[in-house]
Amino acid sequence: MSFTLHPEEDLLLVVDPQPTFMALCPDELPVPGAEAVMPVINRILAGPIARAVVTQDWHHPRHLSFASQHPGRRPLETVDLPYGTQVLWPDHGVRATPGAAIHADLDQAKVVMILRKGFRQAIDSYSGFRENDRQTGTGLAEWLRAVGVRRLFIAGITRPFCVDWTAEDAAAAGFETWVVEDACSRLGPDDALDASRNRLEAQGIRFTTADQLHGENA
Ligand code: VGL
Ligand code: ZN
Repeated sequence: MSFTLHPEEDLLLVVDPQPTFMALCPDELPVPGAEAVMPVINRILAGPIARAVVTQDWHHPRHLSFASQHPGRRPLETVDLPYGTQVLWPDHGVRATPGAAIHADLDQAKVVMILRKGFRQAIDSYSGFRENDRQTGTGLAEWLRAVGVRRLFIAGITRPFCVDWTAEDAAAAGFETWVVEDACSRLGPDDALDASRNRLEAQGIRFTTADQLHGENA
């Protein structure tokens, strides 16, 4: 299959294309293969899609999602916060640090908006639409509606966290939502990734590839 893309209604949402998630920043939150999605995303951006929005993890230096803020706790353990269970991460995405920048290789020509998220010290934000308390909005849905977007293609870093949570909220906000699977990095075991994909598909979210979005193999 392939897509007939509309310049106003279709938009690529690039989740967290930041060195903090790459081998470039080994002491932050390197995700296996994260750098490999950058050329795939750039290839999509060189194709028929007209516009893109980028989300940017932008944390307080003592963000509550950092294991360093919970004495005796280690990354990947969980803690109970007022809004629910939160996975603890190594320090990453610290606002205005080199690792939190938009990756220098990203072709930004079609990027019309950059949305910073996770900036409240006490609330994490995997999704570009809502913080992890599931209540605090980011304004992204309203912005996308204001500019006429109807269909979202989601790529970036990383499944099943920021990418999948963003996709779920995109669909809940009424956007036709596709995950560009080969343009997303993956963190964690396959069974968790598969379970998350099944949950998304049950909500009407579909999965596609960069080639299909690019119009090849049509
Ligand atoms: C992410 C964990 C913590 C992501 C961000 O971009 O998927 N994961 N912060
Ligand atoms: Zn983060």
